[in-house]
Amino acid sequence: MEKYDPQKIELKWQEYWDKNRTYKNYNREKRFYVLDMFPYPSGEGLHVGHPKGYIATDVFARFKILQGYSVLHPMGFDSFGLPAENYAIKNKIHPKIAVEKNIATYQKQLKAFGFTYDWEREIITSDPEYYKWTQWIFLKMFEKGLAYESNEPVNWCPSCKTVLANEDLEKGSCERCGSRIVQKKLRQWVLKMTAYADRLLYDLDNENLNWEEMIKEQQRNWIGRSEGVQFEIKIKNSEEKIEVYTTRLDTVFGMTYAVVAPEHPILERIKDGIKNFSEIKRYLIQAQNKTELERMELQKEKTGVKLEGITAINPFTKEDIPLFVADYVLGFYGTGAVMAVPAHDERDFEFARKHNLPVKEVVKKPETKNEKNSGEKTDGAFTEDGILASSGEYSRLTSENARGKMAEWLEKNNLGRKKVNYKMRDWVFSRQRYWGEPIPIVHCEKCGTVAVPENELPLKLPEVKSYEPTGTGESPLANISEWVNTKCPKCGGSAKRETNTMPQWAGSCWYYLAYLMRGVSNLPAGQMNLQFPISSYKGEFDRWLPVDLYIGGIEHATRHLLYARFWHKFLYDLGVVSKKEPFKRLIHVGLVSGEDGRKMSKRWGNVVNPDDVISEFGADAMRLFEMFMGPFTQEVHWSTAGVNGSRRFLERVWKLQDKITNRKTEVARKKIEKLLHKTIKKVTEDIENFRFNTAISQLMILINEIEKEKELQTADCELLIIILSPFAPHIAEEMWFHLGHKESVFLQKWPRHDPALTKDEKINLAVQVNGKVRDIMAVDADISEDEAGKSAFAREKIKKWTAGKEIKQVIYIPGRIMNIVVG
Ligand code: ANZ
Ligand code: ZN
Repeated sequence: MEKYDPQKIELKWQEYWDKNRTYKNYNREKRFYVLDMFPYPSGEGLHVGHPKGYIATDVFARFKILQGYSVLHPMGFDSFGLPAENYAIKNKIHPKIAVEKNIATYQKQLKAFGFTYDWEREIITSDPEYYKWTQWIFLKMFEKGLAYESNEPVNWCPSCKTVLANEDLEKGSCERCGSRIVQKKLRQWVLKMTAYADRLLYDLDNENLNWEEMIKEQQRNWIGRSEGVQFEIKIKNSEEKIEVYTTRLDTVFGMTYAVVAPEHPILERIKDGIKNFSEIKRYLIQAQNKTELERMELQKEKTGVKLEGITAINPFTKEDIPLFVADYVLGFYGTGAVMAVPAHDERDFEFARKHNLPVKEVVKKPETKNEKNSGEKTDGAFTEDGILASSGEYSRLTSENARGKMAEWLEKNNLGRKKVNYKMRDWVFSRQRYWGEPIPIVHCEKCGTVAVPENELPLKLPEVKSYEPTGTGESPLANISEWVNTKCPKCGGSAKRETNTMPQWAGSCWYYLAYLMRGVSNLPAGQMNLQFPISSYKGEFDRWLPVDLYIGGIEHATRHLLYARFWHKFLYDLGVVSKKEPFKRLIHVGLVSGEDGRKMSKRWGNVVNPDDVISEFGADAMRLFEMFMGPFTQEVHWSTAGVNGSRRFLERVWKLQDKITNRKTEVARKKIEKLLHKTIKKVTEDIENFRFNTAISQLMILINEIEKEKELQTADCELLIIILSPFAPHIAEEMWFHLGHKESVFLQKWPRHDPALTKDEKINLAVQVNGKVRDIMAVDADISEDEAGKSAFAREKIKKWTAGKEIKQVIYIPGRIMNIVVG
């Protein structure tokens, strides 16, 4: 046998699979949809960390193909948005050109791995044929009142010169460039994601989603469901009142002041009654620039100003309380106003200490209820539930009971009601940037905002020379007058186009559907063919959805997954898709960091390019190594020595071909056959559970044992090749054909293990000394005489009778008795 040379075989088989459409068996009865979070084509190309998830989905796809499924495993590019545009600006290449170039690089890199991707279904989100549908979905949302214009202050990144959604911020800074975010009042398009909040939450637990709990939890936290009560607090000597939202109505007797957010409309309404209004005004201006996240930070000093001349009334105690404006209360959460209970809320406690406000304790820890109530509490807030005190008729009730009774009282008196609130906000959906989907809306003085008619989609992004962000709060599109000026689709009068574009995350909200749409074809391969009405794709959607397995980075645990689920549910409501959730099983990829343990980055000079690794060690070695590095979801460090190890392992597999025989040499066969079936069992279970590393370890054990034998049965070799093939498809295919087969190993059946062969059979072996049974040992059924003897002599009960004596004879009846004769 000649030497193993991946250079010689890998490209050959990639071409063969392509030509023979080996993986495109879309008409089998059982189907399986494997999806990777598609990359945005950055200028740097792939580094060795990126393919880890792609290799895993490829292993899984091949495993499922071998199990007889029709497997859909598509790939595409998320090419609109900030990263692509920022790259283009930095390198002074038009984003369109940059994207084309980068996609070509990515494709070349990806193809070298020999993945099962169906490139005929490739999609590119910046392709007009694609974004036509992104625009279409937006128009449908507009039609249903779910896309609306808003003038609320929004997050503005001064360096990226665009508005960002809350989801785009990291600790109050721009997630892309790290700049401090400022608040800016700008007209924006917003998607009413909150209308789906309850379903986004409920379906996490009720649609059989096989997701990592950690990711579900992140979704829950982002949605942030809160059950409380909303009730009114009257302003003394006036018709005015404020509504407050609380989750701790049981603490209402401890309310010593109330607070409104700086944005609260009541400030404007009662300003004549506020004696220190100019001071308040100054405070409002100061508060304007803080982001919501900054305001929410617990550690931040709690600022605020008392509204002099204004008094509020606690509806339960009828006591007078002062009213404050403070920015630790958020304008857009709940009602934008709170009842403040310093004794039982940290933020209120801190604020009260600073402003010398009374702290009135009304909930006690159950054990301390007999202690004398001093009425003052100074060592911090007690925030747990407990037993009520100093709360009138509610005293001595548990917090929970009190909440129920108090809410009833509010309802009865028509002062308040139970209310569910969500932290999640509507999705600020417009960006003041060039490289995105144009929002298909026209502004007409007479008709207002008017939808671009469906049959005019796609509304193409105009070709421009200058695409740098303007910084004025308007997109560069605003400068292209021939594009901006248009006719109103309704009245025919002159009108202006919307110049904002959609955010980077729009295209990825529905791309898993586009791959299915690409399967409905009457166009030559390689051309987008999404030109039919949406209903013509229903059959494909019904057949393939939900996505069975979805793999990608943990950074998408909130944003992308929330947005995509939201759009999917909207499309479900439209009747476009029939399943409530898009992704059935979700697993995140653990990061691959550099050999030095730091994040792979140009800055550290620790980036490894997969092209180099593949040309030195081969794609199979690289694939095998990335799956062997460690548990899939954990972070691992790259190791070139490790790839070399995988390469050597494949060389050893290759050499086994010299041992192949058709002769039956029973004893050797039996031993290997058993281990082989154990391996089949373990590899099957491990792939299913994403334990690729231990599957590979087991394959290594098997190879070690086969190496010790003189011969390898053809039938055993075939099984070995099949179970190795998902990890190292090229070498597997080559060895398969060496055995004389004429069609791909990926058209074979994944083997089932023989349970009889994998059972570790144990038997009870009686050990006699001079004919008397002295011990019973549980041993493997096929234990050899040597091993049985060794174990017998090592046992305490036997040592007792044999120690210091001459061993005259050992008689062994396999599987039954060992008799030791001593003198
Ligand atoms: C009185 C109270 C007493 C509260 C107490 C807590 C403990 P979640 O779970 O986050 O919904 N709150 C309500 N609206 C707010 C706003 N716009 N900005 C800032 N804080 C706001 O928490 C709800 C609690 O957060 C509410 O319950 C309110 O404070 C505060 F011992 O009311 B609580
Ligand atoms: Zn930025």
